[in-house]
Amino acid sequence: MSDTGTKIPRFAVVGRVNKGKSSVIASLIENDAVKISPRPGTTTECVRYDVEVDGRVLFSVIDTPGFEDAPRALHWIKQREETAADRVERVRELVAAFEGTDDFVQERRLLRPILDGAAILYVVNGDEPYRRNYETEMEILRYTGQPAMALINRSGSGAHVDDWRRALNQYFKLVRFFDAHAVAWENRRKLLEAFATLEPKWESSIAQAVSALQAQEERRTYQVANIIADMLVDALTLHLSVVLPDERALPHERSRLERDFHDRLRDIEKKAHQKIATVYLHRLDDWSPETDIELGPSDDLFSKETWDVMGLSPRALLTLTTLTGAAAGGAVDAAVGFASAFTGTVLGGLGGLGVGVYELTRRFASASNVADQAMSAVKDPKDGYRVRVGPHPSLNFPFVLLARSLDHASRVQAWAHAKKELPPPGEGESVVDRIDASTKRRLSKVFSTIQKKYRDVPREARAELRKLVHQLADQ
Ligand SMILES: Nc1nc2c(ncn2[C@@H]2O[C@H](COP(=O)(O)OP(=O)(O)OP(=O)(O)O)[C@@H](O)[C@H]2O)c(=O)[nH]1
Ligand SMILES: [Mg+2]
Repeated sequence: MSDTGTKIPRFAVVGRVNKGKSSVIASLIENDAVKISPRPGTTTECVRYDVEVDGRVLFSVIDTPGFEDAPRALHWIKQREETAADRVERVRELVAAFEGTDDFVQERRLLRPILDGAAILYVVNGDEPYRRNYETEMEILRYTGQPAMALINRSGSGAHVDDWRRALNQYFKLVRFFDAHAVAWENRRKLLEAFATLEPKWESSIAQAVSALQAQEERRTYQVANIIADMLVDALTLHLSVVLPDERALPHERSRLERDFHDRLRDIEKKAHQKIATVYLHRLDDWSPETDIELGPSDDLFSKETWDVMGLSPRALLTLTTLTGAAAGGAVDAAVGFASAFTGTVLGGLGGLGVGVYELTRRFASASNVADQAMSAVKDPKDGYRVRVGPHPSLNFPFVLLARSLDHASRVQAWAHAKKELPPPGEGESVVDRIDASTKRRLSKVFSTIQKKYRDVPREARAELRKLVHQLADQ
């Protein structure tokens, strides 16, 4: 009879030093605090991690130090063994006999939780060849009589995986792949479901854990969509203004104001991206210089590369403005000139296309004297010059923001906790290209409403935007 102790399932993650035991735990339970390093012997004490959802512990995993001298430990046990029936007792004896000595320190630490009822998750590195000397530690684990599963970590290269599988099958009831650096929710769910088959007594607890985590995963998608929708409203309504004593100050203030405006937009985006990472229990705000990846041009919100890749094509923009009647955002106050130039355009006429597309794809907003603008009647009471920059005039701008945040969200979702860096941006087709035409139309309509009514965004526009972003996030 195996002793699996309490009703809350417990799993001891064991294996040789430096094979990825702690990494498997970090990714499985989404915990960045687990100590991982290329240096062998990083984990020296057992650490128990309780996985909780809504304040209830669903199961625990125990990180352990790696086997150090399994051959000698096995030899000690075998010398004293009479039949297979008393092997567990001999393992217990080993743990007790060397208490307080410097012998078998790691082995005693890692065996204790197993003897106390934890099931075994044996982690190997599938990148390395299988060697006979792993058999001593697998033998000791078998002697404990506890339910056990083997996990082949780093199976990516595939070179030695078949050997490992054949060998592990001899010792373990279940053998699974689990790449600590490349796991997403699906892999975690499958592993948890496999746990349930290890010990019948734990079946219902594990089933509850899986459904609680599934519900949590769905809640996360919902939260992410709200973060993105709120970010879009904040970015589309942002505007800065200053009052200048006289006209001559304008050229000097202009570039500062414009820079400030674009930096604030970058900041709105960055904060939203950090928030998205937090939803998945990742942190983006405390990167140390050595973990920080070098920023390329495509990382900046306003780089040409970003807009080329993430934004709508000129033709798509033109079609959208025509179909929705959405005026380009520059439109907000100063669109009159542009709008009439645009209306006068014969569709497809190159001249018109040029003018229209320039406004719709303009990456930078410019500061202007409000009193100069055709649609604004605001004169500063003190008779100074009121200069304003924003809201951002381009219809392409919200699409770029949306595409970047959806891309970011899927990267965060695929980001295994054992890994330090966020996976690189997706290659190929932009998210925007995958949005169907009718959704694009509805989006451009709502974007344009928000840009126009930036002082007081109608509640319906916010609701519509959330709804659309939810649909996109669900896909
Ligand atoms: N590329 C890659 N590296 C991994 C993977 N899993 C672990 N590593 C690396 O392997 C090294 C050891 O990982 P740990 O998780 O600390 O291994 P451990 O078995 O807990 O090690 P000890 O605590 O020292 O026994 C670290 O540098 C990890 O980043 C993986 O799936 N892919
Ligand atoms: Mg470790």
